[in-house]
Amino acid sequence: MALGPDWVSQSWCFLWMFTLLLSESQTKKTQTYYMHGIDCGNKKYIGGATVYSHREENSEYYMNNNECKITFKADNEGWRIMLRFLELDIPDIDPNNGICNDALYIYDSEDVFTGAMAEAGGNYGLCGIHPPPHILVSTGPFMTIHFRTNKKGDIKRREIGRGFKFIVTAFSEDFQKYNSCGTHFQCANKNCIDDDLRCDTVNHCGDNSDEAMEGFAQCGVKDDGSFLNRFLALGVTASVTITVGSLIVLIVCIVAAVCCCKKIFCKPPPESTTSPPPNTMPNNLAANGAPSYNQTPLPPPVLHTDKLPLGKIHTIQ
Ligand SMILES: [Ca+2]
Repeated sequence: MALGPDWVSQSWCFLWMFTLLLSESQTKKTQTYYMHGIDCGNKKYIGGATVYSHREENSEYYMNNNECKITFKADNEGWRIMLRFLELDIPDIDPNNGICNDALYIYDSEDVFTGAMAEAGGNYGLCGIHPPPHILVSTGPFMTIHFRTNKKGDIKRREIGRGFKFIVTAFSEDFQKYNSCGTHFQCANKNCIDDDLRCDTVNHCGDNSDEAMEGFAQCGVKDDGSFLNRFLALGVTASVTITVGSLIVLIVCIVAAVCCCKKIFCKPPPESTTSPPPNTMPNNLAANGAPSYNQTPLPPPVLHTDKLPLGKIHTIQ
């Protein structure tokens, strides 16, 4: 197989795309999800996420007849999920009994078959305009959210509202156990969160220490625009992945270049083109002792096969 420039460029592109995809798949940067449409029904492995009831660019109010469940899972072993509300406006409440006609249910589990969290209204659900005052925390790696609305939606009667917005973040209490968050970011409140969530304008820690100008976050450190600073700003995981990927690409290019050089400079000697013509035999020697060839081809052998009876051997005269 010929090793040309096309082969080298194709290999380079493939490896570089693989590196970028691997880097993207391992990032824990803040995701955005909507509890309406295609995000519903899936399990999300998160470092951190901002969750909206609906797309505000499509409508100011949440949708009627909506049914959406999303389960969030901490992507690191032994980590848990914390949820902090930013906004809540689910005004459809039955005036006779105070039950939520539209409601948000929050479960400390992977599904909705256990009781909803008491701090978030329990099985009656969460509605109104007053979100839970404290951060909701799971006991394990899962937290499931269920948003359900009925068919009635008269805006003047306050049967629909502006919905909700909250932040979910995977965290650990490793600092309390080991006095260190390791490679993760250490919040001022001693929680550990993924380092990719630092300085992304979203308050994941709850005390905003991951967005502080000072302290561990150092979000106020001015970017001097150097390549190294921009590279390190990608995060530890992405930086290491891209470095390893680039080394692989470099090695492949070197191997390909060596192979090409070998094919160009190490060619075998060309074969001789002065072979004697077929059907000629040396019949005498030249004055210098080398054989000379009679250029007249020998006549083809004549076979006397006509009129021979089958099964008998005849000698040719
Ligand atoms: Ca943040």
